[in-house]
Amino acid sequence: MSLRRNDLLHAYRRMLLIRRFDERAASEYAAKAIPGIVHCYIGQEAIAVGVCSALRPDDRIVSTHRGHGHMIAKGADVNRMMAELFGRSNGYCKGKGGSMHVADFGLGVLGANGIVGASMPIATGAALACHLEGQGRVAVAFFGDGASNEGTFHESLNLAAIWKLPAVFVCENNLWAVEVPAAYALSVPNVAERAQGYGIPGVVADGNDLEAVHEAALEAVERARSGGGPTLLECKTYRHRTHAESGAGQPDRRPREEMEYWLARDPLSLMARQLLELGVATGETLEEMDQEAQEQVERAVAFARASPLPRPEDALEDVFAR
Ligand SMILES: Cc1ncc(C[n+]2csc(CCOP(=O)(O)OP(=O)(O)O)c2C)c(N)n1
Repeated sequence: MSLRRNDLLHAYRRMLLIRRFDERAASEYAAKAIPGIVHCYIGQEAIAVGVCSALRPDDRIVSTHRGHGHMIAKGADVNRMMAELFGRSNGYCKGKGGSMHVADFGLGVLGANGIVGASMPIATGAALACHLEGQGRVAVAFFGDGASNEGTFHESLNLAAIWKLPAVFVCENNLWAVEVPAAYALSVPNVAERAQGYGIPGVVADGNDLEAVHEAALEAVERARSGGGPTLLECKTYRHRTHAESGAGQPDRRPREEMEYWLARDPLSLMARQLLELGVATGETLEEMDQEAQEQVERAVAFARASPLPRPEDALEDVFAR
């Protein structure tokens, strides 16, 4: 076990914050306080936290359309995140980006991304930059099982492999891409097997087990940092909510037994049980941590609500061309 008592508590706090943040994002979306679209990360928290806890603060990550968890795991300010979701001027992108365009270069978060498969070429470029800068930094791409069927996945893995770039490709296999089952769309049972085609290590981890993800990520990050090249790390998991929040009450076509199986393996409950068993926390401490996370989210919503909407005359500020 490489995570010590305090690390475990810190990791659990982050997972709780992600869970409570996204629960609130969903309810504020339903109440029409959030425009655009929101994809909740609920159920996948152990992956973002397990991977980011294996990183240095100056390492870089590239996220997806389901990106709130990655941002929070890398240390983002939830006030500015919530304000961005609300489309307010104190948000990370002054309210012009919304849920899928939150970024904080200072934290090494090169951005969430609405283009499925886009995180991988961006992270490959970032890994090349890390290599050229010579500071021992690494770049991580998060992406889904659906994205692993995009051309960008194959191009990125190949380039990162031949140049031995300090990259880690983290596939969050939640078994579905919207309504398409991974079992149908993947040519192999595990995304990790595709690593063989590029001559790099491919690893499967239990994505709902914080420590399993962390251990696998540590090894991949160390390999990248020490010049050993990229790793493809596949984390098996499940999203608890529908693909995206939708006012239309989108039907969820996933089998009920499958859902029940995965809900019983909720990463937060698993971690809470482990903390209790290890004697790292009591029921009371867990309750207090949850309370703290809820208060933090409450403050974030208040911050977002108090933040002004962007001014129409600023619409063309902060754009590359006008
Ligand atoms: C290039 C591109 N194609 C299609 C879409 C529409 N789309 C948004 S999310 C999504 C499914 C992505 O599935 P996966 O990569 O497994 O991630 P998950 O949603 O399961 O987290 C699709 C097809 C898109 N945004 N970008």
